[in-house]
This record gives sequence, structure tokens and C-alpha cells, in this order.
Amino acid sequence: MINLDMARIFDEIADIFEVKGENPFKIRAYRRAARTIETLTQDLKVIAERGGISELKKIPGVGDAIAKKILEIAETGECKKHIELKQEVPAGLLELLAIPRIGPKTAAKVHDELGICCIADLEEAAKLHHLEKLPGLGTKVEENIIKGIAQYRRYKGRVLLSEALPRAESIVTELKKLDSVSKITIAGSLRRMRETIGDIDILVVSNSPQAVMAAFTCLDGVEDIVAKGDTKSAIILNGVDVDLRVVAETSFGAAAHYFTGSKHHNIKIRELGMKQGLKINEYGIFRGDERIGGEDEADVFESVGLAYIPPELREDRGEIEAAKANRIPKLVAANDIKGDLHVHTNWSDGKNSIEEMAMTAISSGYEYIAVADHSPAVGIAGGMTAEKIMKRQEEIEKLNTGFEDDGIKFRVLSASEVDIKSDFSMDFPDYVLESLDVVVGAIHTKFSQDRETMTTRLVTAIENPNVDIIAHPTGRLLGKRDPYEVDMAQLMESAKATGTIMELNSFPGRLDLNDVHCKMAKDYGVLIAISTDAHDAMQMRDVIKYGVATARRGWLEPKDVVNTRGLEEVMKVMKR
Ligand code: DGT
Ligand code: CA
Ligand code: CA
Repeated sequence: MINLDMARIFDEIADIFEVKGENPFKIRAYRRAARTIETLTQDLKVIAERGGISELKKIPGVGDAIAKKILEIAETGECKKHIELKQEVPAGLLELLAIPRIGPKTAAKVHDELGICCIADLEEAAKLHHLEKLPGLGTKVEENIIKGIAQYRRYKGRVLLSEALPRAESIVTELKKLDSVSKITIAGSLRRMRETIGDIDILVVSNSPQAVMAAFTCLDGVEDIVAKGDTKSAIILNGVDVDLRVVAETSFGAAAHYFTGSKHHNIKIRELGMKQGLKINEYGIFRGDERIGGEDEADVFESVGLAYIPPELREDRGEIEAAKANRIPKLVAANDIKGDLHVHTNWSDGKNSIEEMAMTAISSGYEYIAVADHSPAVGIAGGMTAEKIMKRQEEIEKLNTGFEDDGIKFRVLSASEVDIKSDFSMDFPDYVLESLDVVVGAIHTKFSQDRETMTTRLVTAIENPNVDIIAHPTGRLLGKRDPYEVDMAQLMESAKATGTIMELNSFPGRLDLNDVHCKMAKDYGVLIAISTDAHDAMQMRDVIKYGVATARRGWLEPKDVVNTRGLEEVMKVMKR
């Protein structure tokens, strides 16, 4: 039982309460606990065993009732209340709630009236137009349900950051062309750079809202107009939901803050305001009826005596306390990055030659790249043999000599992404590992080993005096493969003890380590390498921003990230 499983149980309890129309405060308490638990870096089971109820209640959002349930789950592996509740509603009914635009009321209605209790039934009923006849539903709702089901199937309701960001940027570019648009910003989870995005939120200031809404709903790629009004419209653009709001100039900062969220961050800020007799909402900052600010976002933080908080930190994970103490970290930025310690070339499964990768890196202002072609075990990825590494070495040396002769401050580092095998051994003998500048260890097989075995497997690699970096340490593929089970605290402890670096893989479908684990690494004093794992030069150039964004969400500063250092400093932290 890991934290994530506990969070799922509490989410499900909240779902069932929603379908049953229970007290909203109760529902919110379970949701809040689930959100807290899933981002907690300590193991709940350990906290429960060590400190019992009183220790659990120190976790924000965990009250008496939830603490008792956590203890029960830690001890027995299940929660009686959860099991009882599950028997009260058909399992498929809960599944319906995952569909965009289906709320608990609609779910309960289609179930009670038509006996629908799974997505397939719902789809069939919608296609046979049985839903439009239900009181309060109608044709439009029925159409939306059909589209919602399609979207759910395609995207499970969320899209990757890398899909949402370019779409949002191009919408912003288009709307900026309108004379009437004087201000525009991306808001929501996208501005916070979450790894997946539910919907894109955009805010504009305009003296002609109708013109903005007309342009917005006619954008290329609009599949559906969900709502169209003067202050708010919503569309589906190439399968992604987009909300657009027009706000008054005087409210722009307050609205930007409110709609950037996160919700939990907002709630805390609003509470701080209330303590000082202020009302803070999306329209502005008010003392009584008097508006005292709201045109700039900075007004919101100033009004409650806080330092400015960058959007990536607004998750109620301690940023408000840090801002109060004036200890907001100076977050790492894209232009701090001086090199890439994990790229592939055509010596294994990459598309470009070493030289091509190097030239692109140089044009990005980098001082080094580590070409980390695969070891033999990863056969499908064209793994190298020891012999091939020697040949590659010749090419690397020739290139490096060339750079030196031309006075270019750049070096290609000889590296390999070496498989950490299921028997805990590395996929190259020591003498090969010793010959490399950088060794990146990674797991590619047998993801299903149990937690203890997986932890030992990784710790063995971390403790290997030839392994410098652990690549994509949890192995997850967003929306496709869950992270393997591993004791992250133990990994961090041994990484700290051995000076091993943890990778933040910038690939948008990986982002591994995630934001929470990056913060954990920082707290342990473990260095992070923001690497791209690029298989061609364009990727190397384009995906680093997603890694940097995740690092910022993980509170990382340049000093926490090894590849913000120049070549010499980097080589000092490699083990040999
Ligand atoms: P998403 O779209 O699921 O990836 O996540 P967000 O954070 O973009 O959420 P969204 O689109 O539902 O709402 C945008 C922002 O609006 C959200 O981050 C905070 C704010 N907001 C929405 N609903 C509430 C609310 O009930 N209370 C407060 N305080 N803020 C809210
Ligand atoms: Ca959103
Ligand atoms: Ca939204």
C-alpha cells in the first residue's frame, strides 16, 4: 500500500459521496486529503506505524476521521467504510464521473432513470437518443456526452503539457493580432506548468469582447463551441478544452492570480486576506467596498504581505510560508542550462550523428553534451558493444580536438545509458564503465519486480562507483505506464551518501523524477541533472523546457541542478 493507493481510496470515497449527494464539506475534506497524500514525500504507512493518529493529524488536511482511516488502511490494507460505500453504488457509475462534462447529478440521473452503469451503456443510450428525453438533459447535453466520451477515451480527460503549451501559445498569438486585445495571459494549470493539463485557461482585457469571442470561436481547429458569451467562452480545439475569459483592465491582475490557481493556493491567500480585513477575489482586492488593488498580479501578494510567488510554486506546498519568510527560491531557468548529460546519437537509436548533436548544442549555447548511447541489453534500441564504444571514442576525440583547434569552448563527453539488469548487475563490465566520462544507469526491463527488489536494484546501481547518474528513476510513462514501486527515500539517502546524481528526464511523456521528487532530492541534498534523453537534435533543443518547468515546480535553484555548471565543475562531481 503506497500513498498513491491511499489517495485513490479517499478520492473514491469522495466520488461516491458526490453521487449520493452528500454534504459538500465532507466531500471536499476527502478530496483535500487525497491531494495532500498523493504529494506527500514521506511514506504514510511509516508515519502511521511510528506516530499513530496524533502524528497523522499533523499532516495538513488530515483530521480525526481521515487519520483513523489512514491508520486502518496502514494496518489492514483496506478501509471498511470505503468497502461499504462501494457496495452502495454500481462500480461503473463512478467510471462515468471521469467523463468530461458529466457531473454526479447527471451520472445519478442516467443511472436511476435508464439503469446505465458503465461508459459503454451510456454511449449506446446517447447514440439511440435516449438521453435527450430525460428531464433537464436535452439534445445539446446528449451531444456533449458523446463528445465527452470520445475525449475521455482519447485523452483520459487530460493532455500532456507538451501538447497544451504550443496550442495555447498559438491561440495567444492569434488573439494578440486583434486591436481590441490590450492584455492577454495564459492561466490555470498550464501557467503553473503541471505535467498534464485538464483544460487551457486564457484571460484577456479587451474593449470589444464580442470581437474577441468571435475570433476565438473561429480559430483553426475548433471542433466544438461549448459555450459562447461576452465574458466567457469555451471551445474544444483539436480535442483540447479551452476556456477564454474577458476581464476588466482593473481586475486583470486579480483575475490572473485567481484563474492561475491552484485552488488550494487561492484558498490560503484568500484566508490570509480575510485575516487582514480584505476581500480577495477574481475582481480585485477590497477593503469593505473600496478597491485597493487588482490591476497587477503583484498587488495580490503585496496586499497580504507576501513576496511574489512564481506560478509554478502555487500548489500550497509551503510556498505561502516561504513567501512570508521572504525565502522564495530563485528558480532555475532555461538560460541557466549549460549542457545535456543524456542524449542519443546514431551510434545507437538516435537519428543524428555526434557532430550534428554537437553543432545544435553549440548553437543553444551549451558547453558540453554527454552522448549516452544504449548498452547491449537494450537490443531494440541498437545497444552498443564494448568494441563499438572504442570506435565511437575515436570519433569523439577527433571532434573534441577540432573544437579545441577552432577555439570553441565545447566538449563531447563519452557516455552510455547502461541498463541496470534485473539481477542487479550493470550491462557493461567495470573496465568499460571506467573508460567512459559519464555513466547513466537506467532500468528498461522487468518493471514488475516488487518494491524491495526494485529498491535494491537501484540502490546497487547508485552505490556502484562507476555510475554517475540514474536516468528516469521511476520509469513512468504518463498515461501509459505507472511508475514502478520503489522506496524513494532510500534512493535519495544512498544517492546523497554516494554523490550520485538523479535525472529529471525532460521528455514530456516522462518528466521523471516528477516535481515532488525533485523537491525531495533538493531537501536531501541530492543533485539533479535536467537531461533530455533526446533521440535527435531538434528534441534536444525543444524538450529541455519541460524539464526546466518541472524543476521549477520542484523548487530547484541553479545550484541544485548539475548541468547549470560549466564543464570543469560538472566533471568534478562525476565519480571518477
Ligand atoms: P486543470 O485544468 O484541471 O489542469 O487545472 P486548473 O488548475 O487549470 O483548474 P481549472 O481550469 O478548473 O480552473 C482554473 C483556475 O481557476 C484554478 O487553478 C483555480 C481557479 N478556480 C477554479 N475553481 C475554483 C474554486 O472553486 N475556488 C477557487 N478559489 N479557485 C478556483
Ligand atoms: Ca485549466
Ligand atoms: Ca478551466
